[in-house]
Amino acid sequence: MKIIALTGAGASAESGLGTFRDKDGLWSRFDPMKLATPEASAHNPDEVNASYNMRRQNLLSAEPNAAHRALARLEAGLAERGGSLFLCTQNIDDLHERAGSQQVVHMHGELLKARCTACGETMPWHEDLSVEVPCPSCRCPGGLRPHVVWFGEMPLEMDAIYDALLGADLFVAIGTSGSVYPAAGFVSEARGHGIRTCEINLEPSGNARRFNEGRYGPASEVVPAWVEQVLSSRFSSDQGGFTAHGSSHPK
Ligand code: BJW
Ligand code: ZN
Repeated sequence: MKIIALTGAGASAESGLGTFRDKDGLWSRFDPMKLATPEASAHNPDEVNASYNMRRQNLLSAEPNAAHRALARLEAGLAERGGSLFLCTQNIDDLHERAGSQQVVHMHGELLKARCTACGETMPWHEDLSVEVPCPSCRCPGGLRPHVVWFGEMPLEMDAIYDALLGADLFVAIGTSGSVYPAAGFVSEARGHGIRTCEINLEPSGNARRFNEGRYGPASEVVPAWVEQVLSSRFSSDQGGFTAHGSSHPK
């Protein structure tokens, strides 16, 4: 069986990385238009860099949680059974990789990389960024920015993501509010192609009714239980017979 998983900030919340739209989320304290747009970066690079510098330092001391580790087990377990997991994350952290996932598509970029707007080079980056830092590649000062996708910019690897989505047997969205497109549209795209869909979240998201199935609670508990069930079911080695368990709204 082929599964495509989309993770959001809720998957990393129990690792101490904040979400965006929850009560204490980043956007409850800061205006996204002032921190997560190319215009904000052009007009106020110091403020934008400071925000990402702080989040980068937090990330370097964070650890993957049981949800990340379970998704790494799912990737290996499906591969052993002749299936596959395509793991697409909106998160810019590297916790999936550190938990052992081999293939991770970061559609909104990566916090531990910088990109030079002058020469286009993308490079690993663990230090603070500022307009004074010259690009190690072209030596141009002021050209480095976090390698992340801001509002109005095109998310990364969209062709590969849509190929995986439309070729999957199951789409599962984990810890995402489903507020940001194009990721928010994946569930409808999948349903339109007859692909089963499952939401895992702390509580039903605004998109919950679009999913065939919903499982609710902390990702560190619900994801491992769901992974165990997928890997122990006949469904993991063929394409049929999946029944929704714990569904709050089976369709
Ligand atoms: C737990 C939990 C626990 C908590 N366990 N669960 C009008 C209509 C349609 C589209 C648009 C529109 N106006 C503008 C647009 C497009 C725009 C968009 O969608 N805007 C919306 C706000 C309406 N999208 C874009 O601009 C995108 N690009 C694009 O569309 O390109 C096409 C194009 C380009 C050019 C011209 C024309 C078209 C780009 C979007 C980039 C988003 N960037 C950010 C910042 C990235 C870098 C960074 O991290 O700083 O990405 S914004 C932010 O939101 C971040 C996230 O990846 C993204 C999604 O957030 P997520 O992950 O869902 O987090 P939350 O906080 O929202 O939800 C957390 C969830 O977890 C909650 O549900 C909790 O319940 C749950 N949870 N604890 C389990 N323990
Ligand atoms: Zn450069």
